[in-house]
Amino acid sequence: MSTNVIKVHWLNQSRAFRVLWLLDHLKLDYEIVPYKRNEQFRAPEELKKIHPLGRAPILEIDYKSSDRKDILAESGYIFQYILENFDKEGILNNADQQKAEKIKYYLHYAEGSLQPPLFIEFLLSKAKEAPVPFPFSYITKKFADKISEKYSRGEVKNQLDFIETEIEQNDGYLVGGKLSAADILLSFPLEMAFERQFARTEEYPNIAKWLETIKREESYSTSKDKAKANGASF
Ligand SMILES: N[C@@H](CCC(=O)N[C@@H](CS)C(=O)NCC(=O)O)C(=O)O
Repeated sequence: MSTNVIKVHWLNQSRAFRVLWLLDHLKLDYEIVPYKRNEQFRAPEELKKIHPLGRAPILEIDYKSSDRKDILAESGYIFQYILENFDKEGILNNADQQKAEKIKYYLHYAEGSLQPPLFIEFLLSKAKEAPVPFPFSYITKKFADKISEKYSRGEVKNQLDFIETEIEQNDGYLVGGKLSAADILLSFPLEMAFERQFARTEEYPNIAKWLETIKREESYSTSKDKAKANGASF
């Protein structure tokens, strides 16, 4: 049993849940340090004491055998670090070198390519709902629709079509027909895509089925319970 202390600086209603799921699946002990979003739905200032950018998740690893302490930010990097240092048996990796590289690719892809157009669509939908008086509301809506039409809606489709085909060609998962770190990391943007109605089950049946499948993992439920005990509501 490891004597290292792993702390997850976790923000409610955020992508930080994936790190809990990852650690639970690898049966690693960890502590959750919970933070609550403020009225502006931003992370509280205290998070900046852990890492200057103040974004969640942040992982803190205290190596008891030495005075080494690592503070890690960026979900993809956190995942890669955990795979390299704490998944020696390759439970969420793949023994095949090419497949392992593909997993690594997805760890960069999630935040680098998939998340940005989804986030732009989300911001535009919020702009359209903003309580702006007429005629500014009309102009705001037209402007948001134009950006969506010229860039983000098409880009979201491009990304989702890609993932749909990848899952179809990889026996229901992202890599090698089995659960890997890539599935856990991509769960958040893809679940949000359905929840925010940027994707529909009829258009993306493989992604919808994949989400159902991976959420049946025991580690999904155990990590959800831990998040709930720390104030999460799903
Ligand atoms: N690319 C970063 C993004 C981190 C990020 O933006 N996290 C959000 C939570 S979903 C956050 O902390 N938001 C709080 C804020 O913006 O104040 C990652 O993958 O970890």
